[in-house]
Amino acid sequence: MFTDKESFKQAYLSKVIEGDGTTVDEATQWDKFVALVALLKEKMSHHRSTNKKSMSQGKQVYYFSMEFLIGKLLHNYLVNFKLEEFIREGLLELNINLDDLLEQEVDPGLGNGGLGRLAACFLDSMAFLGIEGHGNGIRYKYGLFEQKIMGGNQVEVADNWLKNGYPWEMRKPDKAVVIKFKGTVRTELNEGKISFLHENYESVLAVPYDVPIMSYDNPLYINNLRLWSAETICGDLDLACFNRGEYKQSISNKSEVESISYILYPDDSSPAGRELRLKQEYFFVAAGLGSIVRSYKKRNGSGSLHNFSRRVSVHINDTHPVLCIPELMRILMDEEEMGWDEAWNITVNTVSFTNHTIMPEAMEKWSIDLIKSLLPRILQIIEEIDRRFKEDLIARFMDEDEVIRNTQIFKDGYIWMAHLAIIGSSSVNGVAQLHTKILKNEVFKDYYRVFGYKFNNKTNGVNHRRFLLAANPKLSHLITEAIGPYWKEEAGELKKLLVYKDDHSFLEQLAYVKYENKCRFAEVVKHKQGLLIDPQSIFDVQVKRIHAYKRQLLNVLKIMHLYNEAMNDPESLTGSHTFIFGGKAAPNYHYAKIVIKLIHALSQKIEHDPRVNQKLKVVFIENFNVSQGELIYPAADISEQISSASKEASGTGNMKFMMNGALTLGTLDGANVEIKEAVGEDNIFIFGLTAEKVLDYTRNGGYKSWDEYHVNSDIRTCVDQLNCGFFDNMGEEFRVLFDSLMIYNDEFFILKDFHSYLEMHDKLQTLYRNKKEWNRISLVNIATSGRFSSDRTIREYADWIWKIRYRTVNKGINSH
Ligand code: B1N
Repeated sequence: MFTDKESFKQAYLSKVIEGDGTTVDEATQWDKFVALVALLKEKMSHHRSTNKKSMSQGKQVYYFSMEFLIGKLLHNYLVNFKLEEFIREGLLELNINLDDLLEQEVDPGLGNGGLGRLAACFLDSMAFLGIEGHGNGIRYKYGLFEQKIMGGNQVEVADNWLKNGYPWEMRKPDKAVVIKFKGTVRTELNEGKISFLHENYESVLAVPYDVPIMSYDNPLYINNLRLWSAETICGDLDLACFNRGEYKQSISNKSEVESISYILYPDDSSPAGRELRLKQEYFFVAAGLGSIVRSYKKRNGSGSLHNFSRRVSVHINDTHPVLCIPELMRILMDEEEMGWDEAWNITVNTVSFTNHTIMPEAMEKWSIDLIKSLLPRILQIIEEIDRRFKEDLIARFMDEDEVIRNTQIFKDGYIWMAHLAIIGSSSVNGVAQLHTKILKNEVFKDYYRVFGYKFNNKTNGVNHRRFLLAANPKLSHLITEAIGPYWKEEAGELKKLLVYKDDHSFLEQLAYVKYENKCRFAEVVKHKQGLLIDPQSIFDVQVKRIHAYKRQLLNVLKIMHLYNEAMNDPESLTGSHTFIFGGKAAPNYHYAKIVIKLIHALSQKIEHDPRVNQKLKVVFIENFNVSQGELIYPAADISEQISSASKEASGTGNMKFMMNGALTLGTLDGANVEIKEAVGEDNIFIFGLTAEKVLDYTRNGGYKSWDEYHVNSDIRTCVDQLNCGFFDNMGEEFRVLFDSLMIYNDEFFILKDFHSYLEMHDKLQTLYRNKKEWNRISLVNIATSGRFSSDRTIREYADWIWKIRYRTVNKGINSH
């Protein structure tokens, strides 16, 4: 195994030859990239095998998620191995630029947004903390679509991320699992014991592909992200099948089977409700549990699963993997022959559940008929869970019809997945304090009465090593010079930066780093989209999925207002502003697509108006994804976190911006509330209704948006501009936005919050002119961002939910 520059060069040269039989000079950039990945993978498996003994003793955590947005891995792994410097030099001596190789890597889009990225941050933190925590998900052949903008419209292009192969993954055909769909269930009575026989089913083969997960300075703990791919059992190579004359049938069946892992559903925060989605959910749940049980038996050298919950935690990321509950019951009862009570005990104690949203339309529910035809045995088990739960409930809450009514799993022909999740798991957590409070007091208030002890909060966090250390090398360097390197392991150390908050020279350096990051970003935007942006202007950024509740429209109306003001009074605009948007709209979400169109129309309108185009600019960054984020967060001055209060469960972009020294302009929603606590109220710019007020209005049928419109001429002007040909040739185009505000009564309180938003915007503009004060606040944001590291989040999960030990850096192991 290589240990220094020279041995690396030797090893690398032979890897290149091994790969394609070519020399370095003849190899393509892709070949050179693949060779470097292969070398690192080898290093990891070497570490893994040396450490196998000590690793396989403890409890294992399995994080089940439909989405893992892992981002590119090569650069992070070089940083984590602390190898970047000598590998860069070594490659240079071979005439290879490391940056060219980094460019070759694809950013796998196996997720929609925050929920998928959170899963990836958790994998890193688990590896960092020495927790044996593995991901379990789907290897979608096509990830989230690539977004192209044509004529101001979003166009979706298929994300064929596997077309050249993915060198990090390892196919493990010997670990495949057979999954059974459809068919019938026959009951048989044998010596007083009932058994359930699943017959006439259709089989699908789940084949795992493993991606190694390695964190910073802890190469001993290499975890695994296992992604499942659907294949036919009668595959191309199955000659027996061919000889039996079933070949044709197996081929037509082939596309149906493979469709299961074909594509990621592109809906963020709302369920698709399609048969294929349900198949996907059961597919990866059954495959994951099947392989966990198999490896459990191997590890523990016994056939019995009586101690399963002491050695395995299964965490479900929202309700998408909730079929874990009936599926584990099925395995324990039908395959392991346990009785109901023991199986139930083990299941509940194994499974824990995180809820990520309170939006009613986002709650998953499946038609009973669909589950019946696709998963007949699973339906029986859910029915029995429901029957027993009701029995207990009625005994406890006899006179309280409402509690009983609101906690049903079966309602109006549907199965409510969140209800199944709460009943069948030992822990139910929200993702920010405010969100958890709303779960307890509103959304699941009746469940909170029944299972109060299950409910808890685990505020989200982000991987500070990806989003600060690796994404912002200049700032990282400055921080390390000031407080030493320990913050990379313990983000709480960033607090030490506070001693520099009045240090003029340090603050100047901080500002210079921000400027350099803005230049870096401007270069990329110029190169990729041909747009020029001025790094001297203030970068005001809103990047996230486009959604009505996230209120990109509020931001746009603000910019329209600034434009209108400048028309009346050219002096009203001080300084120069770049408003940066980025984010994808779900392909069939009409409103969100029109918002994208509006951003482009406004951008054009301003661009073509010489009265303002020197001072105002609006840009839309195409195809926002993890890699783009890594460039944008370090370059932002203002972080827009403006969801209508109570609607954003947590948000995680808010934390990434803060870590990189952006000032937050936001509502008291999700984790913004805790960001405010961390930085102090003078260092964050909060506006708008509180969650309580919003919920209050909503309970009473909303507020009257026409009142705001009539009373307020600024608002009226902007709103009318959506509807009156202000944007050339786009008369009717924005009518749907106008209607959402005026006909449908502004569900997300955009007009209601408009003025307080403008006020805070103005305050920030004034502050920006006071460079010293601005930089001081920026520093305080960085310094107090430590609690939003996912290391902290994972420690809390480990202590309170999974009850598992982790390493305390430099100080040994915590006690359990
Ligand atoms: O999960 C993130 C939070 O920070 C965000 O506030 C929250 O909106 C996000 C169905 C979802 N909630 N629900 C989803 C995603 C895909 C899908 O098909 C729902 N995503 C969130 C992390 O906690």
